[in-house]
Amino acid sequence: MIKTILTISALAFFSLGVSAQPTNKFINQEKLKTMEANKNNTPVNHQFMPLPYAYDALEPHIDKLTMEIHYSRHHRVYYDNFIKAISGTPLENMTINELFEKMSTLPAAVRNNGGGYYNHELFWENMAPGGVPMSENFGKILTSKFGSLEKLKEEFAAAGMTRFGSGWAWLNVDVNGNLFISSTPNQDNPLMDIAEKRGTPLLAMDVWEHAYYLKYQNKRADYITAFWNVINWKVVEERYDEAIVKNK
Ligand code: MN3
Repeated sequence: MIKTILTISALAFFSLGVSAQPTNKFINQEKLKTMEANKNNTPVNHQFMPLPYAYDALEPHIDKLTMEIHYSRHHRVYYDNFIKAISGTPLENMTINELFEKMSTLPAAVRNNGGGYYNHELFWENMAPGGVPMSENFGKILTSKFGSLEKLKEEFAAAGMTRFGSGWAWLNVDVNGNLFISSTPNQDNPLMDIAEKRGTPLLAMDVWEHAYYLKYQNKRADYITAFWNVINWKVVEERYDEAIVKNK
């Protein structure tokens, strides 16, 4: 799945690079230039993708400085350390999903940094300036599972709030097509064989302090409420459709 996402993003990026005249006002120009310069040096399997919008595009819900530090420093370090951890080993030819499936047997550096890299790629993609509404059909699917969208929101927020320390909240779908909400510690995710409950992540929310501390300080609940305003439900639904087809 991540491969598809990366391929689509790579194609979008490539076409932008060729035209040199990006029309999407949310694309971060500086990042694109950096990516253009770096693209021949990055391993094909795992690329450091440009942020799909500018650092300030999620304001006022997520502030510019938080996004800049989060993407250009935290995310970058996970990526670099992940590549370092797999380079020159048999792991470098594996897909990220293959790595996650045998995570219990791999070094901590692969788990922490591979997870950090992947989780953030999902996170950037499932946010959009002002949010993108869900389709009527997907709204019905979610409502039939959770009772109402309000209930889904409550359960998802609770997963984020009750995660002690650092981690992630997730909306997932399991191999039988059942939707469920979960949370994982540190940079783990539901694809890893060490996850309490395994499934395909559809929606990722970072609840590490670095995701919100500059604007919200200790008020994680306020950040979680704000996050709801920037969810790209179109992307969430696409992941759902993809997972359902794959598991058939
Ligand atoms: Mn983070």
